[in-house]
Amino acid sequence: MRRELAIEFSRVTEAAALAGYKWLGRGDKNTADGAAVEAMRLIFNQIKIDGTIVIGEGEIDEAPMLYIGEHVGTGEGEKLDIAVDPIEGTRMTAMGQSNALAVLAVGEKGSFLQAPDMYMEKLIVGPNAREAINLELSLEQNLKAIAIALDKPLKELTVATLAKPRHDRIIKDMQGLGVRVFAIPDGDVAISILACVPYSQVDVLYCIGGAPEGIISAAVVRALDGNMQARLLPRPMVKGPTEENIKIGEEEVARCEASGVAVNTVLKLEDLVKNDNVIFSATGITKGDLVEGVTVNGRLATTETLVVRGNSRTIRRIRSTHNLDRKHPDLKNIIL
Ligand code: VTB
Repeated sequence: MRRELAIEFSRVTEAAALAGYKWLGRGDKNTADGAAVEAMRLIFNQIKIDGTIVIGEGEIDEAPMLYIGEHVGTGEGEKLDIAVDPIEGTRMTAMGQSNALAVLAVGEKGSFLQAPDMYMEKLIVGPNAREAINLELSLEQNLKAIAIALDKPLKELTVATLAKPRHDRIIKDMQGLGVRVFAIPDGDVAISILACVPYSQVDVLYCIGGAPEGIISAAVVRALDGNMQARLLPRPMVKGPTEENIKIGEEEVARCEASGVAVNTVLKLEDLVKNDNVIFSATGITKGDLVEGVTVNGRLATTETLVVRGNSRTIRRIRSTHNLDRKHPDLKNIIL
């Protein structure tokens, strides 16, 4: 992938974050998401790539823009597969909570596992504990192995997870082992990255979250030399076997079978993302532990973006000041 695409893709998440920010704290997550989707698509279509959305806003009949299979870019240049989450944390954006991001990951054709939008169990660690994870074993065995790899006692290990009722039991069990647990309301992509970088407090991510978010996380975990294992879980296994959940679960399994993806089976990092030639970009919408959120002063807005190139392992933080009056006219209608 041409290295200058890194800056191009950072412009895509910047635009999505500016569009999402317009709807910050307005209680309307769908409108916020729609604006970010439109902004992302607009900028993508200015870039000289022959891109295909492989993880996006849904199937063609569900999403008018950035649906799975949609072609983006000018059509010239490299054939690339693209995974997007225009707002990772629509609830956080609508409710003005921290850690909302606009994110994407780009790879060569065929790089990303074709996971449908269903639940995924995720276990992620940074480079020093790469060899210590194995989802075939219990969480307790994993945490003990990770603590040994990091050369610290369990009571100094910090695991991040999502504060969801489905994790109540596991959070108690981890605390019972002496582990420190950070449970955040939403947004596991940001905490997946924090588990892989040395300057953060987080050693491990363990949660059941979204599969699309899991694939995007896997791309950046590869680029940060961390490790991840995952398992796709049909809805009844996570939310209980109600009639509705069983029906959704059957559809999820059918989608997995259609794209040859294994369900309830341990997936390794190389199954999730095939190689290191990836670019990841995340721009903060609201202030978070990973990046700053959008701030606006008159007609000037600032954004902070984390861009990671897998091939070179370069991690960039780009702080941009945007003159909102000088934006592309189509974008001006969507952002502030
Ligand atoms: C997951 C997680 C995301 O939403 O998709 C979660 O991966 C949805 O969980 O990071 P529920 O179905 O329990 O609401 C996020 O937290 C935010 O998009």
